[in-house]
Amino acid sequence: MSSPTEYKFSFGPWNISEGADPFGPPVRPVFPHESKFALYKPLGFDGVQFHDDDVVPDLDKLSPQQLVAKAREVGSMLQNQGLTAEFVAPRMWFAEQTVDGCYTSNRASDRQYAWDRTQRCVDVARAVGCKAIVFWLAREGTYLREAKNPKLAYERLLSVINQTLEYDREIEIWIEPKPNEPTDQAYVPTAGHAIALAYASQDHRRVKTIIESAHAILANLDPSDEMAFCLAHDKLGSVHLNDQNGLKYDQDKNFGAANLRAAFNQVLVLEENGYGRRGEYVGLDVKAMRTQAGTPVLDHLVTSRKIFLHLVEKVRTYDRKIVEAHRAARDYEALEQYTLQHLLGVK
Ligand code: 3MF
Ligand code: MG
Repeated sequence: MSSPTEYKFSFGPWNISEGADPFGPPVRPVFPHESKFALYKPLGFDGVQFHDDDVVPDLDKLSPQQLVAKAREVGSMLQNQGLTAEFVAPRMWFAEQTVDGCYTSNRASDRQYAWDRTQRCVDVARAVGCKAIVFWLAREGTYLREAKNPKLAYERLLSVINQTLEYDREIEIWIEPKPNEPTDQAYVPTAGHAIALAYASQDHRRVKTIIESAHAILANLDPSDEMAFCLAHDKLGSVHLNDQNGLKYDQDKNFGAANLRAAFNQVLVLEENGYGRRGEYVGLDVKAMRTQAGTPVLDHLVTSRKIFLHLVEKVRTYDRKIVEAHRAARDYEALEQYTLQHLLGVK
């Protein structure tokens, strides 16, 4: 038998936050961005997920050369701390040019900004030492259907994917689907949409996905199936594990906090399909509760990582012989009872 997977964990600096929400100001003192990196290792994390401007703040004001120099500095800082950059994502949802979308904006000048910024994001990724960029297509959608030509929007998305693949012959694009928020309806809501775009592209092997539990739940889908679909196509670049209490705003709760059984099924799918054995990270995208006092608040990261590892134990002790016997007999009531008792640790 091969040795068990040793999981490596990652998160993004935005997961240590001040707790602001659309209805109120920050509730915790600012914890300096540069000081966050020293927290990773002691918490049990090796991978850092970045937005382009997490690596190089105010990047729009710099020349491409200045930007690469700064990103290289950050790359050395990471190396010195024993950390790895997992991916860099263009954070395009704050710029004035992206109010109505980036690649799908109706304005040519906005689309040009988005393409320039995408190239800079690839440059930053390469300079900081990673080969993946993430497209969370925040504003690629509409608030009203009549606002954009949807077929053209899909064509524009595919063009940018192809242009990016051509711009850098090694870069991978991981699409992070999400059905809504901030827009009313997003153009790439599910793994199926992302993977269709991948296969339609010039080099589908370099177009993958990152599946976030909460985003799948917001699409009223089971996150473990979304992950399995990507794994079946060898296209699960990463995951954003968290949880979501039904069809509400995007909550980014602790992994397993709303639905432990659904969390178990995500770990089951990942473990059974060898996720992590080729260096993939177990990525978290969790937010500390707004009501939590103190700074920096890190317990949500610690808890989510621990729950993942507890669930790995549950997966490894889940008796496949029992499962197979119940499947063969089509005795799903017995399978349900066994699964629930196993999760509860009772007989
Ligand atoms: C939004 C998200 C984003 C992405 C991040 C990296 C702010 O719902 O999940 O987090 O994960 O931009 O792609
Ligand atoms: Mg996410």
